[in-house]
Amino acid sequence: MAGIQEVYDLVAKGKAKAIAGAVQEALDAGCDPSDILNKGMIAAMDEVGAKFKSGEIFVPEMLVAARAMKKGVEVLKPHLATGVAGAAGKIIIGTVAGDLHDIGKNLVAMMMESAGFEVIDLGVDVAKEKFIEAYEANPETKIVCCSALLTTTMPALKDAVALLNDAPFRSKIKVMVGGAPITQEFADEIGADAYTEDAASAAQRAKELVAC
Ligand code: B1M
Repeated sequence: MAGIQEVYDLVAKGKAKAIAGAVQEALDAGCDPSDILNKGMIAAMDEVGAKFKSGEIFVPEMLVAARAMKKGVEVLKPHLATGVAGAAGKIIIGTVAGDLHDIGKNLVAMMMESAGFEVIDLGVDVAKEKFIEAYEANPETKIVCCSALLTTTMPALKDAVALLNDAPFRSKIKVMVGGAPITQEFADEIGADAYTEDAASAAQRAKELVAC
């Protein structure tokens, strides 16, 4: 657990240079990669978010914490993602318009790869039309995944799903949504096929969706 605490502290303090070594040490000490991610890095980001909310820290501190987390995830990736990419089919993923948060979306992409999907990552601040264009360029896509990490970008998620729901190819794809402010109720309301709370369950649900 000491290794995970070190990872937590380094992410919370935004120590990008030291994080890779600490994650490696935690792995070498036998810590579960999922625990390093969830109890170390994601928990640290929750603390960073809480401190931002209370005015104790500001955007630059959130940014350095995000940078540190990304470096840590790079070390963790081979230990979390083990599948053969591409075997399960193609998915398109992006964070919706107006939203620059990509850590959660990147984790979903990584777990999807691990589950055997080939991932087309459109990045952040993705205009709704881009999801359509990406499908048209990749008509063998099975799932389109949209993330929204801000309450203020939930309407953009709704718009993106509405456009996908009106697309002529709608019956050929499943639409998955997620992100911290999203709920099952909201996903149902906007007409998405699936919602999951975290990256691991997103990949699991994606496998179920393509199997049916
Ligand atoms: Co921002 N930010 N941020 N931020 N930021 C939050 C989200 C916030 C909760 C902080 C807070 O106030 N407590 C708050 C949102 C409040 C709200 O929505 N009402 C907030 C705010 C306000 C803002 C700004 C508006 C601040 C400002 O400028 N005044 C601004 C907005 C910029 C914009 O997007 N237009 C902003 C900016 C930033 C940074 C750029 C500095 C940075 C992001 C850097 C980056 O992503 N590259 C940042 C960060 C780091 C955070 C916090 C601290 C951490 C986010 C994160 O990476 N979490 C965050 C506080 C928090 O989350 N506790 C916060 C870890 C990540 C693994 O979790 O993204 O939830 P998450 O992803 C999860 C699940 O949601 C799920 O799986 C993931 C892994 O399990 N999931 C899916 C995600 N997508 C999915 C898709 C699926 C299924 C599951 O299917 C398709």
